[in-house]
Amino acid sequence: MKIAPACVLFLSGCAGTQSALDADGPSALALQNLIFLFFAVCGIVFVLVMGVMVWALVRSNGPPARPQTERSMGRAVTGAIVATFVVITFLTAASFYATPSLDRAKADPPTILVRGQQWWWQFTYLDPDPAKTFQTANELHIPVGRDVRLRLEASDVIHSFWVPNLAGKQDLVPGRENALTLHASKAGVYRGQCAEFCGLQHSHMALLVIAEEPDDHARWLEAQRGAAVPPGDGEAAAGKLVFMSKPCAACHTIRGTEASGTTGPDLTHVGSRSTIGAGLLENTRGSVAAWIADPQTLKPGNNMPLVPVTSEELRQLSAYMKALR
Ligand code: HEC
Ligand SMILES: [Cu+2]
Repeated sequence: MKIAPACVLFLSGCAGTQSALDADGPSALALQNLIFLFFAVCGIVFVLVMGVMVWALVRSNGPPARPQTERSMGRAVTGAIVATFVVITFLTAASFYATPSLDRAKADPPTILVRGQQWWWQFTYLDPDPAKTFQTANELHIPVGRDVRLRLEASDVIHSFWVPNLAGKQDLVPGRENALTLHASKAGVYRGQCAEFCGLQHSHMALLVIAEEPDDHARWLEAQRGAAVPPGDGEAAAGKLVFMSKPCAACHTIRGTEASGTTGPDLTHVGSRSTIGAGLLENTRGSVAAWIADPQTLKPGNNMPLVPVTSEELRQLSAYMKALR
């Protein structure tokens, strides 16, 4: 009686925004089917082996084997070896034919350059017209129902891009380029994670994929391509002056201003993201202020140093960051 609720609880772990068993895209589906196939085949083999073992244990109490039984033993062992060979060959072929689905994009899909860095994701939306190319961080917006090609690169060490609901896992390796196709069959927010241990803050290297209807996506692209809107109110405008006079501008780009650093995430539209610090904190004014005040306590070892500011400057900086929508 208690088993049913326990099963429900157990299986509910398979659904969700970061699960390879809740596929929402063709390549994730191919891999999910592969997982079920392996599970089924291995399950059958397990039951057979256990069955034979129990049978042998029960039989071992009986009369000693006759010579004829020994001959049939030999045949059984040969049969088991052949069956093992066939099963392993079959599973190898099945996984071999599922692999091409990782990079399935044909024709000419929209392409995004993904650069993994310790410990955040840089996304460059490429466009044949260089004026339309732009950069953002940690949140990837894609249109529903379309293949999107990711070109994967790394700046420092090996990282791995994995959004389990949408596609398989692919490494980002310094000095070489890998590719992966993302395709979301329904709108939603999917969570992904760096899947290759890459140092101290590996666990805080998350990303979100926001799959949206084509119209919404076009609007988002249009907004992101634009330069930063100059801050209106006094506090944010003062924050801009602080930002430009501190080392912030040497590490961060804010398009439309003189800030053009590339060490840290592009902040042109940072106010429009839902999290900061690669999924570390929700993007509220309070958490932005906390981040600027002490990034090394919130995410020890990350590449943003503590830049000393007064409490007044901190208020102004956080107002400016939130105004960058
Ligand atoms: C030495 C380079 C450097 C300096 C100086 C620097 N930052 Fe950063 N900043 C970074 C890096 C690198 C990250 C990403 C850290 C991570 O998530 O691992 C970051 C992240 C951020 C984020 C979060 C962005 C996001 O989308 O997650 C904000 C906001 C930010 N910095 C604001 C500032 C402000 C304001 C200043 C000046 C007071 C400043 N930074 C100074 C390198 C720098
Ligand atoms: Cu990583």
